[in-house]
Amino acid sequence: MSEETFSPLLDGGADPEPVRFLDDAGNHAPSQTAAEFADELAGVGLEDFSRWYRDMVSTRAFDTECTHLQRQGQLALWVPSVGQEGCQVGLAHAAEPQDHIFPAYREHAVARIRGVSFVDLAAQFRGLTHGGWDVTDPAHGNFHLYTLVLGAQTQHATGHALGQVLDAKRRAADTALDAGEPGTATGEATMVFYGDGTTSQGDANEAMIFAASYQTPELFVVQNNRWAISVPVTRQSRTPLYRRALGFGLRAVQIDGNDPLAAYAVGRRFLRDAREGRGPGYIEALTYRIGAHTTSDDPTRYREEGELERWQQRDPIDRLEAHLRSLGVGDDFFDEVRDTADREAKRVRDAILHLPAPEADSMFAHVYSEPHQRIEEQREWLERYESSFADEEAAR
Ligand SMILES: Cc1ncc(C[n+]2csc(CCOP(=O)(O)OP(=O)(O)O)c2C)c(N)n1
Ligand SMILES: [Mg+2]
Repeated sequence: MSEETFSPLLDGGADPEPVRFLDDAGNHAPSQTAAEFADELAGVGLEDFSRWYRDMVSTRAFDTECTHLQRQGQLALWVPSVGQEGCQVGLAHAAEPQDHIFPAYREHAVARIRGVSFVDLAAQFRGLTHGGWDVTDPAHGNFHLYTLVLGAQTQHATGHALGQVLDAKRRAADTALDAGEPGTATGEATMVFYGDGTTSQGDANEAMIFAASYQTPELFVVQNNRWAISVPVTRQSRTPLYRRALGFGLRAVQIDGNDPLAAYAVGRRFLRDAREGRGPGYIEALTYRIGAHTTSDDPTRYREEGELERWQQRDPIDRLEAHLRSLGVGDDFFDEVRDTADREAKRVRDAILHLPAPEADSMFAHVYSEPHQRIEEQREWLERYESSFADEEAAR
């Protein structure tokens, strides 16, 4: 049932075509809906597209390496992003450095673009950190923690965005401190990523209510990759997801999520609107999870092969490559990008295997900012437990 079309219970009229600039084969063939966003691509050219292509290829090579590392017992788990790099790269480049990004757990390309190193990303899945990048920084590059509790990040993001409004008012010496009057220019925005399945969480819906009520400077991005582990999106919603957002009072657009140009253009518009006080937006990016949900999953148990093949033909990397070739880019560039990506991935492998294990004590260090009796008790218990093996160690 996975590919069935939606059948809205109420007829809300026909859905417009998703925004796209490239067709499935990578030809420049904008949809009618793209015209409204075409201006956003005015300053974007070959150099940008080449950078975006490199981001996608590097992320995929890293991703594939991490799947191998997990299979070899070197990572506890891996969450592949293969197939979803297009919307991630377009949206990450649409953001400005001062914007804040709240990811789910598959936004590896976004992390890279915000300056989080692949080694730090992999280290988290090796169990070497308790969350955070550079071991301790919870928001390197304003890229916040990976969040495995579905939808929690939507609340963090909306709360953060409310704070952005209040800060802007403080800066303007506006003592009313009443977040939510449309028109509060913050100069910075918040973007939050989540999946189609997560739209069913209460948290994600509550976040949209607050965003609409208080006109937060926020962009909700749903990567509709058609599956929530083994549950198809058609089970989650009887109407296309962007329509739900319209019902909350958000401006919402459906895009071809495997077209980085569409993601960039629409993302750029919504993020700028948010920064300038025109309230929150919502993007439903239609994409596909080519790989397994995680390395613990076997999608052949619930997906048909034909579906996978159809989406492989719309691979965002192949599409941008075709577009670059149409602009005159030749083999040398693509060979170099792939070589560099493979070398980068190998460097991650070498680095990750040699990272020191954290001190056991570190698990207590960041629970509370002040000393806490219960934490002290647990720390002491662990010390006693560990030292109970001292004799055994000495005897070896
Ligand atoms: C609150 C909560 N409920 C259930 C889970 C188990 N779980 C992890 S991922 C997932 C599916 C999420 O699907 P979707 O939102 O579409 O994101 P995707 O993994 O496809 O990117 C589920 C049910 C969880 N992590 N958190
Ligand atoms: Mg999904």
